[in-house]
Amino acid sequence: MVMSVVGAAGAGKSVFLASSMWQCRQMLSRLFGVSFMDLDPVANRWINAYEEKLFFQEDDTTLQQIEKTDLQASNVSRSVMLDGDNVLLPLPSFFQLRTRGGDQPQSLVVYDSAGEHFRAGADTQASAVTLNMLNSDTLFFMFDPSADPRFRSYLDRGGGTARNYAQRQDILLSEMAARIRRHLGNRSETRLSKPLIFGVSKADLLRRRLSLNVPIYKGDKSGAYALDLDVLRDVSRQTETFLDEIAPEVTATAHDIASDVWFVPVSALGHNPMREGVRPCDIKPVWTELPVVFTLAKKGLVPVSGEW
Ligand SMILES: Nc1nc2c(ncn2[C@@H]2O[C@H](COP(=O)(O)OP(=O)(O)OP(=O)(O)O)[C@@H](O)[C@H]2O)c(=O)[nH]1
Ligand SMILES: [Mg+2]
Repeated sequence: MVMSVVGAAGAGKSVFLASSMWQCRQMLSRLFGVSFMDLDPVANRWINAYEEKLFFQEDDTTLQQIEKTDLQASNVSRSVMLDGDNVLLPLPSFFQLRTRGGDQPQSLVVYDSAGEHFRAGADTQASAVTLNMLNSDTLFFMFDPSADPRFRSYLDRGGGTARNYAQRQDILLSEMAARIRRHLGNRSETRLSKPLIFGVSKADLLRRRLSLNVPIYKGDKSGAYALDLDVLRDVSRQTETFLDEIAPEVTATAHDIASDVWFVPVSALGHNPMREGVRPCDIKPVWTELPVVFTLAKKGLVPVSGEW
């Protein structure tokens, strides 16, 4: 399984990956009996460093910041020769997942990238960086409501001061679809057959408009859990209706490129941090493990309640 997050600069991709992997370590085993561990701790150094910054600090009241992703930096990329060209490729992190009683382990490969590489017209080298999304079972686009000026009046920033600048995210989404189609040789009018998770990042800012505390995992008496598809579908509908009121071209683009779209709010931090960084003790992730749980559920490795 491959997970790569597509989204604008500063949409929260790196923070999300840190939060998601940390949550997977805590939750997959407890809820679904799926063990989740590093397959290659050396390759995983970059993601472990992200996680430790946010979740594993001796003094959890000191401000921490994950730097803006710079793919020229040697901790997240390597330069390789492809067809005689020097191409910069992102370093993967590898995890191993094993279901209880299952003898065939699965591996999860995670990539980070920088928002700039998804811009329309970015050079071919930049698009090579993003091609790992071709191999993902589920496409994951991250929409940042704070990067769309039309959402400004709906945002509840609490005491936090972090903010993003305005970016056209519908164009980014179309560019993602165009790159996938180009490389798979699909005709432009065909929709992508993989499910698209349309994540609304920093959903803590929309706490007043989106319900973030409904139970999406349903437990039974024996303590086993299943992903509740009926609840998830309700969450998706509610999220889509809200987005549709404000940015209809964004939801329309999502449906135009994929036939199976799930609108899911996620919050890596659970609150709006300060511009200078975030205090680990204030972090309360919301649903950041969900894209991994969703992909596992699609593969039949996590039980579901309700129909797909
Ligand atoms: N309110 C809120 N802000 C967040 C959340 N996650 C990230 N942020 C803010 O968004 C900023 C950017 O997050 P990054 O993860 O670095 O963004 P990115 O998408 O990796 O950006 P690039 O590497 O430039 O492409 C962070 O410094 C935080 O200020 C969240 O869950 N809630
Ligand atoms: Mg980043």
